[in-house]
Amino acid sequence: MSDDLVLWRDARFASMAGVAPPWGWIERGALVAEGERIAWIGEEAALPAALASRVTREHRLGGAVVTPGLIDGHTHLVYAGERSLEFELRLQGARYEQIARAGGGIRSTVAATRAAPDATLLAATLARARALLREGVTTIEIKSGYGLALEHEARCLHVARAVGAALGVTVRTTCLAAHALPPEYEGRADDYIDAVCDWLPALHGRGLVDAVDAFCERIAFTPAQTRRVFDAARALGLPVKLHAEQLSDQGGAALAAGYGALSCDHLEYLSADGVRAMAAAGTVAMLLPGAYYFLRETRQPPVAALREAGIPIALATDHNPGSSPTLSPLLMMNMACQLFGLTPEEALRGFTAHGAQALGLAVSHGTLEAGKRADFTVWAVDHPRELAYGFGVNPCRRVVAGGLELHALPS
Ligand code: DI6
Ligand code: FE
Repeated sequence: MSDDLVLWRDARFASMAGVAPPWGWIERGALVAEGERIAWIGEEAALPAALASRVTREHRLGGAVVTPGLIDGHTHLVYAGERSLEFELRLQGARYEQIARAGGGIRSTVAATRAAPDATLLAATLARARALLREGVTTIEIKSGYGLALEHEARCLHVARAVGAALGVTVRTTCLAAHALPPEYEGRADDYIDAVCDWLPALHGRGLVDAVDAFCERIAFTPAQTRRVFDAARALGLPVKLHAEQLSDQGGAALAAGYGALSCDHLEYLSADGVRAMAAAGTVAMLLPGAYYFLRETRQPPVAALREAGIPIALATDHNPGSSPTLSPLLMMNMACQLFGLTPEEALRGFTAHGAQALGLAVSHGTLEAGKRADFTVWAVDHPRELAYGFGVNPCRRVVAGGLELHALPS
């Protein structure tokens, strides 16, 4: 069976392929999609006649800027309820860590999530995913971590998989059962970690897990407990990633790098040793400016050291109800520039090529090149740097995932 050959022409591509020219720029570009894949991309004048003659449909883009579909590589999209009360309490002087220790925070979302009917949980998650798609996202990493019991974690991962199937976008699921201690394990964190290590083979056996994550922090799990979760992941051949050095330096990044982690995420308190270990392991630095901003953190991740070490920097929304209730990758690009000093090109690379690398998807996603997935976004801007420049504006006009245009993305 031969697929439709669809020509997208009269476009200016920020393909993000390679490092030169900047942005992987193609000034008078065309892209031919064959089914889900890119068959060809380049200057329109160079389109091979043999390929042009096989084109079955074409779209003219009027000189619009086209980028790879955005990749939101760190989200906690599956949960019920919201935490605006906690936001208010923090503005009255309470601290995030105090609220967490007092049983608020993550635990309150766990209670709401466990109580929500399946349909409610799926509908809430789908609505959030659609909001991301409206800003040009075509790949989403979705973590569990608000179930914290075998069947509840399974349900959350199942909802994540269902979102990918319903919306026609790539979803990678991550088991974050080691996110917080559920109330029934109060005072027994090591027993809970034993349970998590038992659940992993079952969840993986049900096809629900692409990677394993943990929250290594004073208010969550210790490095020794994190190690046990990673050993269980390794025994199953599953890649790991880590919430590391968000609120304090626990040496989590070096620990995760020792397991060949795909990414270490947050990293405000990353040490020089952590940088060295990540560079040696090829681990991606996933920066999350939304959580930094929303928790009013003041310590910035060591961007200059990351650059110097040649560590790829990815960006994501970290969407979650407690520390980053945003659904705007474009706002995260602006914050990464303004708060962390990234360049606009680094910001877009963080949501495309490097986002793909952080998910282990670099061969198929993240840049516009022949052979990769035809995932791209059409923007009403004159230059791709405008994506990081504006804030609170959404110039996304069309989104194509796997060669198919996503229509009807109402909230
Ligand atoms: N780090 C975070 O910032 C979120 N989870 C994590 O491991 C917070 C999640 C929440 O407060 O609900
Ligand atoms: Fe997170």
